[in-house]
Amino acid sequence: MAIAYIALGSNLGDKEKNLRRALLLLTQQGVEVVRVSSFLSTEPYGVTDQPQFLNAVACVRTSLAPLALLDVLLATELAMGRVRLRHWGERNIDLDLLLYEDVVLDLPRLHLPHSDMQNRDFVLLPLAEIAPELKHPTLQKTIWELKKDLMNREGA
Ligand code: PH2
Ligand code: MG
Ligand code: MG
Repeated sequence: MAIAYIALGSNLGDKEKNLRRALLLLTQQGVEVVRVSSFLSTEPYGVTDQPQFLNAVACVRTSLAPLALLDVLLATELAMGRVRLRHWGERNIDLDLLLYEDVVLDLPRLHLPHSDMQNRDFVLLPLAEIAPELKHPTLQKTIWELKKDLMNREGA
């Protein structure tokens, strides 16, 4: 069994319901949800003229390999009638694989660890809540340190 971390986001429709439904669907597909962070209302990152997001991070336990887990995330998005209005824009549900054990992967479909996670407060804040001591496998810093670095950069 492997431990992985998934970022959840929604900024269309009933955001809280969307996050809860995604977690339920993951469970129903055999992905055990071990821990879920608080749900955080966050400012849109990247494309800023869109509604606030509701974000969370879940720790999951699974026997699936990384690409098979990614397929479950995509199937869950599709089952929820994934709506995407534009790249980096509004969506009813977004499920991103952040970390999978210490696996480092650089495939067209999947980068592990998630290549932009260290720059996203909507990822680091909820992740630091449930796994502050977790070490990022390539940056060699804990999630707590990455969060502190980002706060310092943002405050600068
Ligand atoms: N997701 C994006 C783009 N921008 N901003 C926030 N706050 N939260 C997100 O989940 C998010 C975003 C593309 O996936
Ligand atoms: Mg995303
Ligand atoms: Mg995504």
